[in-house]
Amino acid sequence: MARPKILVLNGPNLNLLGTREPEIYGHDTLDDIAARLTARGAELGVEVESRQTNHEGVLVDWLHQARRDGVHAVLLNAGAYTHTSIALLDAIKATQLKVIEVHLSDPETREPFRHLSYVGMAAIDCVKGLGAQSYMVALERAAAL
Ligand code: CA2
Repeated sequence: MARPKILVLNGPNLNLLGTREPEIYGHDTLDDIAARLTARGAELGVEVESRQTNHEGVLVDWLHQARRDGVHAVLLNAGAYTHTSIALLDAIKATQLKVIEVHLSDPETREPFRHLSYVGMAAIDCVKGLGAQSYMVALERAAAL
């Protein structure tokens, strides 16, 4: 039988991870994190697929497709769209996917404009402030759902 699938969606600028602002976001690249998630997923008995886009509508399309594909859960680091995107909020609500919000940093300890999370209004959980480890903790929680 196919293993439950966990989709990891990353938003704008996260392709730059590991190359700039390591004091905020750490030294790991997104490929490093994706490899670790895939390996841990195999141990947990889930399939993990990681993607990144700089485009809001692509994230919306991927959520719609995830619903059609019967994805078990989604880890979503929507980057700055976290704080601006009613479209993502609507997509999470409309698809009724189990979405766990993920952040490398803790947006609530940063600039006030990062304190509002539209993603958080529909996500079932949030893991933040642990650097790359935020994704690993979120994966454990998603696999246990
Ligand atoms: O802490 C997080 O994971 C964030 O989602 C990262 C977003 C930020 O807008 C959110 O408030 C919190 C920014 C991602 C930008 O990624 C970069 C990576 C390396 C260098 C520069 C930006």
